[in-house]
Order: sequence, then C-alpha cells, then structure tokens
Amino acid sequence: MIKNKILLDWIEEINNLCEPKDIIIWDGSQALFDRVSEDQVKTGKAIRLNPKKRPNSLLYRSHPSDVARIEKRTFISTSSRDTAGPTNNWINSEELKPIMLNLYKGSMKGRTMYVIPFSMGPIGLDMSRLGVEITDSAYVALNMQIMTRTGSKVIDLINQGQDFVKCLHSVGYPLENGMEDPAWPCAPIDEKYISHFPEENMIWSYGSGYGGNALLGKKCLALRIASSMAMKQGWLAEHMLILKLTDPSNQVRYITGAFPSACGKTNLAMINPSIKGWKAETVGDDIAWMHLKEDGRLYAINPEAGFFGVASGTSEKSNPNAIKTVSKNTIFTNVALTDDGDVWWKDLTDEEPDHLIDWHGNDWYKGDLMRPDHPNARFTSPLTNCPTLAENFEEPVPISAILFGGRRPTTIPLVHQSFNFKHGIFLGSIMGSEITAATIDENIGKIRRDPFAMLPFIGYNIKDYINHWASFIDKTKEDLLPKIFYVNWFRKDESGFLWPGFGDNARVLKWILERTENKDNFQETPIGYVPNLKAFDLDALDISKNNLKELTKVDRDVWLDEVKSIEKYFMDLYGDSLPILLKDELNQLKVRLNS
Ligand code: GTP
Ligand code: SPV
Ligand code: MN
Repeated sequence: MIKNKILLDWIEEINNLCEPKDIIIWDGSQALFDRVSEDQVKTGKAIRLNPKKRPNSLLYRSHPSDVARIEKRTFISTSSRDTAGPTNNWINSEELKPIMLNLYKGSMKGRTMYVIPFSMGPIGLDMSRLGVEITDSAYVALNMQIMTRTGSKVIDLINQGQDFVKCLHSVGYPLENGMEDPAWPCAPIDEKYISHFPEENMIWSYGSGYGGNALLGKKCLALRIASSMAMKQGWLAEHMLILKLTDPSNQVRYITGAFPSACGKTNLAMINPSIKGWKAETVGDDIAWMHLKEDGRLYAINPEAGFFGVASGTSEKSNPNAIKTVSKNTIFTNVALTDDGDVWWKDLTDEEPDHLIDWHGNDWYKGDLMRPDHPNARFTSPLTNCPTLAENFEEPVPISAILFGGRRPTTIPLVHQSFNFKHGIFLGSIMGSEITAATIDENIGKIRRDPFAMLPFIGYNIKDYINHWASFIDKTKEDLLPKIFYVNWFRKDESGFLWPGFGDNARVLKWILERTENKDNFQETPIGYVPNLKAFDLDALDISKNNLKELTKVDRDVWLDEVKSIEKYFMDLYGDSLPILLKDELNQLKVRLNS
C-alpha cells in the first residue's frame, strides 16, 4: 500500500489532470501481468502467439508512424540552454510545462491509468535508483514489468522515504464518449514530446507508445536523467553492454562496450566465443551504471531486468543465445506473424516462409519486395531467459576494459587501443557510426558522430560530460582504470564485411584482455596500438590474408582526412568551449600522423 505523501499527492494530481476512467497500482505480480495481457488480447490490441511454439508471448503492431525513438521530439528542458548544451533539443522548462499540461489535460479519458513503481538496478542496492511511471498504456505496463523490477517491494522503499523519479507518460489519445480505440493509439508527430527535466529529476512523455519514448525507465531515466545525476554525484551512466569473460586459465574479467543503437551490443553481450576454452556470460546488453569503489576500480551494474532487443538479423547462426532468450515470456513488436501463430523476421531463417502476416497486419507472400517486419522490430524478454546470464548478474562487477565502436565501413581498424585513459576519452569523443533504424531519421546509412554512443542520451552539456569523464583520472590511479579500446566489426569492401564478426569477435576480446596485462602482442601506430597479427588468435579462422591486412592497416592519408573531419566536427559542436583534453589529444594525433 502506498503511504508516501509525495507519491500519493502526485497520483492525485495526475488523476485530476489526465482524467482516466480507473487506476491500477502495478504490484509486479504474474497474476496482474496475465490479467492485463488477456485483456489486451480480448480487445484486439495484442495477439497471443501459439503457446506450443512461443509460450506466454504476445505480438504487438505499432502505428506505422510510431516505430522508434524520435530524436527531434526529444527535449532536455531546463532553465538555461547552456545546461542542455549543443547536442540536445532544449526548451525552457517554464515555456514547455504549460504546453504539455494542456496536452495532458483529459488525455487519459476512457483509459486505465497504471501507476508503476520500479527500481533501476537490484531493489535496495545503493547504486540503484527508483522511479514511478504513470502511464495510460497497458503495453508500457507489460513491458516495464519485464524491463525493470516493479511492484510492492519498491513501494516499501518509497514509503521509507527513498527518492524516486516522477515519470509521466500518456499515449495522447483520449477516448471521448463512445470513440473507438485503435490498436495502437498515439498522437501526431508534432504533438509528441519526450521531455526531461533534469533540474527536478522528472520525465514527461506524450504521444508515443514506442520503446525508448515510452518505457521511461530505460533511455529517459537510466541514461538521460541518470547521466545528469551521475555528473553531480561522481559516477557514470552509459549506453554500454556488460560482459563477463572467463579465459582458459579460469581468470574472470569484465568488460563494457558502448556502441550506438543497432550496432551490436546485444550480440556481443550474448556472444558464443568461437575460440577454444573461452567462456562468455551476459551481465547487461544496453546500459551500464559505473561507480568507483574504495579499491579504486570502476564497478558496473546493469540497471535493467530485461532485453529490449533488435529482432532483425537475430538468428540461430548470428545469436543462438538470443534465439533461446526469446523462446517464451516475450513481447514482440512489429515482427511478422507466421501461419502457425509464431513470429518471423528478416534473417531468422535462411529460407523465407511462403506466407506471413506482415507488421501492418496484411498478407505477405514469399518474394514480396516489401519486407514483412520493421527493421527496428524488437523483442522484450526477461534477463533470466538468457542461457548465458551470469549467476552474479545482480552484483557490481569490476571493469577491466571499455570498448567503443560503431559502424564505420572505412578508416577505423578492427581494433585499436588508446595510449592511456585520456586518449581513450578522445576516442570516445570522435566515435562515429552509420545511422540505423533505431531512430526515425531520413539519413539512415549516413555516418554521424555519436560520442560514447551517447549523442541522443547525454542529459546535459556535452562539454561537461567530457570533463566529467576526465575527472576520473584524478579520482584514482591510471593503472586501476579500465583500458580503453575502439573496435569496428563493420569494415567493408565491394564484397561486404571484411570481418566475420559475431562469435569471432571473441578473438578481438582475447587480444584486448591480453593488452590489459601488457602482453607484447601489438604494433604501435599514430592512432594507438593495433594487433600484431603474429600474436592474434587466427586459429581455424576463415579469412583472407588481404582482409586481415586491411583490417589492421592505419593509412596516414586517410587519417589526415579524418583529422580534418574531426577538427570541423569539434569546431561545429564545441566552438570556443572545446574541452582542453580534446584539444590536446587532437594536436598530439596530428603530430604523430605528421612525424
Ligand atoms: P540497440 O538495442 O538499438 O541499442 O542495439 P544493439 O547495439 O544492442 O545492437 P544489436 O546487437 O541488436 O545488433 C544490431 C544489428 O547488428 C543486428 O542486425 C546484428 O545482426 C548486427 N550485428 C551485431 N554484431 C555484428 C557483427 O559482429 N558483425 C556484423 N556484420 N553485424 C553484427
Ligand atoms: C536504442 O535505440 O538504443 C534502444 C532501443 O536500445 S530504445 O529503447 O527504443 O531506445
Ligand atoms: Mn540501446
């Protein structure tokens, strides 16, 4: 039972503002989950998949305009533009609030309002943070149950006086008397707002029901609001996977990896190493919260309780552990439906089925030009479904290496190590990647810089973000900090990817862990240390000599062009406030390339 006055008052306030027909306090029980799921199926919002094929699983089809995060309608709202900085859309909070309050007025008419108390991170852990999402979307409630720890234990902590982030969400489709409810209600694009108020630790989302726009514990709280809290409190909230690696001598180490959306975090987090004697286990696939502990090392937790993963491309061949993870208790969004009540997406099987119902709900036949699934179709599954989940997945784990990466068809080698932590921050700051379908954008496929894979997720000024990363150098010993690497599984030539990727990425991980122990397995180049191929595990690897050479080559002319592009990027983004660290590192890179 909720006793906390702040929470009770807030529920009352939102009830009066949004005028829902009734209220459900989310208790996190399976019984409630089942009851709401059943109701969703009965009212035609969701399809229950064939329980013999996919037990306890649902399929949702979104509105065609509501298929991904929408960055141009995502705002950091504060009292001054400078706190949000150049990477965020900013609106003055005093200006935005009346606009949004007007939208929220009566916005839940005819709908149930769900009050969902949740914990990001294990309930009660000092590194965890609490939130309460009020939403009029059952889809959101069901997904939050999988993605976060919800229910009465969280209410107990709030009753004891623990702070929580107020997260308000409405699909923005009030049902005035007798109106029919569409399968996926949402508001037109210009009425959508995904707004963050870091000065008040508050989130207001309106008009979208999709993933990162609506499951407010995820990108909104665990990255945008948390990154701003982390800056003030001396920790890091990052868009990173967390992986546990055990080598043939049974030594256990942990790494994190920041790759932009749809660039391989879930895949690496569930890797089946192709090299003998190595074991990989999953801790997290999207977000890492990292704190320095008394021993001077950086420890990470996964604040989430589930996976919200990209379906497309996931197959028994590319990611068998994800295939097992989605075998039951899973919510699918925008995948295709098979004739026997199961799901299908591009590349799930080599052979396309003869007939499907596509993500719009229309017939689809083999050979049709339009694909039957959306490229950003997703699965929502509990962490505990994952066969490679580490048994200690709820403990903070010490990080030995941080990987940055992205989709770069040229220029960036398969892997290189930074000379030190400071240089590593520079590598994070210049990351770039092809834009993917994880966000609604006309420029899919074009390269954009995505520093630390956090471009759409830093909740404050990026210059302060860089300086915050730099502050860790003074807080502990360089030796104790994770070593920083830049990886690129996506180098291409005319015939496609140069590197086989997936399970073979373990070869790169092995090299990386050897580097953390200063093994002599490298060659020095102007951009950092790259593998010495004589000391790189090529055992039973099917790859041409030429591809390997290409993957580890650092071409000075190409890099001098890259430097020009970085200089322009830094100038456009930071202008006069380029952090000194970045200025220094760029100068040193130029010197090394010209010597
Ligand atoms: P978000 O959930 O959006 O943050 O994405 P993510 O970073 O977790 O990406 P994910 O692992 O879901 O991979 C996205 C796409 O990249 C999928 O289609 C994968 O098949 C593909 N992919 C992942 N790893 C590799 C790799 O090593 N090589 C190649 N060629 N493709 C990969
Ligand atoms: C991403 O886009 O990085 C995702 C999916 O993980 S979403 O939750 O929609 O942000
Ligand atoms: Mn992500």
